[in-house]
Amino acid sequence: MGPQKQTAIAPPLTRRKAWKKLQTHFKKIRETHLRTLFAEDAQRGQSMTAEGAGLFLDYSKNRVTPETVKLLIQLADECGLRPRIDAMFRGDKINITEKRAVLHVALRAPRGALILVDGEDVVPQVHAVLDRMADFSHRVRSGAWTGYTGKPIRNLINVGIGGSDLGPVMAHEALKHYSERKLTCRFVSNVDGTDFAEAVQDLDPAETLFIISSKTFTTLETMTNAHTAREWLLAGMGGDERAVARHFVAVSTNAGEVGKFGIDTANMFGFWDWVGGRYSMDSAIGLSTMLAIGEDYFREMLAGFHEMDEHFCSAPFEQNLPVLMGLLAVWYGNFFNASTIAVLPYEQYLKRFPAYLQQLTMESNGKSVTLDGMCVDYSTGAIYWGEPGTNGQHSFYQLIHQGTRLIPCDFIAFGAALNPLGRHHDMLLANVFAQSEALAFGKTPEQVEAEGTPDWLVPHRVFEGNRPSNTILADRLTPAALGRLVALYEHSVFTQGTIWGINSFDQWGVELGKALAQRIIPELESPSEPALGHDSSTNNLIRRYRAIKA
Ligand code: G6Q
Repeated sequence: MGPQKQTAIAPPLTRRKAWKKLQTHFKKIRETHLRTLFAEDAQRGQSMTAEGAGLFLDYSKNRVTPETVKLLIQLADECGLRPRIDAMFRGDKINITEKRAVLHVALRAPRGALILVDGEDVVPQVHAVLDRMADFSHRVRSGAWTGYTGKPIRNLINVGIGGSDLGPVMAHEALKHYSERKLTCRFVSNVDGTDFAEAVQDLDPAETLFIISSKTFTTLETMTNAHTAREWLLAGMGGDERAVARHFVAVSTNAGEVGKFGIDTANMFGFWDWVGGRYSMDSAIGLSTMLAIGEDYFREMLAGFHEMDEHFCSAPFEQNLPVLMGLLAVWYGNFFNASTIAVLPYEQYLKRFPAYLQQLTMESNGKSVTLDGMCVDYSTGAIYWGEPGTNGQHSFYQLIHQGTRLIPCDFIAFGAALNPLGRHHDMLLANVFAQSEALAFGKTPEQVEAEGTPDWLVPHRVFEGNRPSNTILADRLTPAALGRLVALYEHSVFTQGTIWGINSFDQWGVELGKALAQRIIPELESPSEPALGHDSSTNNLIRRYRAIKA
């Protein structure tokens, strides 16, 4: 077991030397236009780039100079980013509020690596689960695992929510190109019955396998949907309880609850308390992914994650993609007061990537208390959002181009198309390059006038520009590329959380919601009028709902 000491976090962020230097520096460059920065340095488009783990990052269209980058890295050093990275990879219990190690990086460590938690090497356990997942997915995909009536499994339904849903959903979309099309793969997460009803409405229970994915196996939504799934299956199987074992498997850390539900724990795929929900798509929570794309592609995805882990651990900060992206997010959030970051993948298969990132980034860094329990006096996690290009261009990009708010953008694009069709890919890539160019350089009044625009229309057609963006370019969306991309954002989140001195790995806000709903359920379901002790608004809403229901 590695040492368990916490990295010292004093002095507070805003009193650090580098922070103060950044404040002074910000005043100097806040008005500097990207046009000027590019005009002053002809090499900027080449020099302000970094490459690692197969991803190319162009950060030249950001409102930074080499001095900014130097000061941001100085800030990272003062905040102890290097020792924090080492502590995470070593298995120290850096999630101090839950007294847990944070070891999603162990999920993709190669066989033979050594990572200790409480004195025990966790890598063999990781690979044992992976091997069991592989064996199971071979059996399902080959038709050797059949449903209770002997029919092969054609439909998979992952039942889970939050971290037990968003990663699998995103990966299912992202890797569809590599998936077994004979298997229908669906996801049920919402406790709204519509989610379940629509997912199964055209399915034959005899050909359907449910994967109940829940770390705790107590989450209200997931357990409600799991019980509904059980009833649906039994209704289709003449009520024969023995069918459950052939049509339900579980992904969980809670063998006791899995057994109580009636799932044979031989068909349970485990993970560990050192894997956070939103960091779990590469654990057994990815079982639906492995079933869809098969063992080999799943392992390729893990290798991609691992490549980015290695890059994050070893690359100097000036060349370190997650560090640079994390520091840029801090720069915009804390100095330019930008409150959001748009993630704009120019790849249709990544259509759920922004939704996935919302949880990863906002649940991780939506915190206002430092590791030592002090309220922060600076902004923390930005709002992440986005849609795939080019659709967004015909919708919200207007606000990014000409609105009053500064919205840094991450553009993501791939050199090769997975579905090459005529000129489509050139057009797609022309759009992504054009957007970052237009955002950065805009269009001056002189340019607009020179186009013969009448005077009164000129102000409407001027683009101020100076809107920052990153462009991430990779060769092709492969399982490995997806792993690299997810790990890039995981480590960027970690970098940001480290600068802010917060715990990126707990989620007490989620826990509160889980507890509060449990209190209201009996009040909605009670046959007699319950005594309500909430605020007057909540009491009133509960009474109105009861009246409508009656
Ligand atoms: C993720 C969060 C949260 C969690 C869900 C589902 O980091 O902890 O989104 O994943 O609440 O929890 P279970 O997997 O325990 O059902």
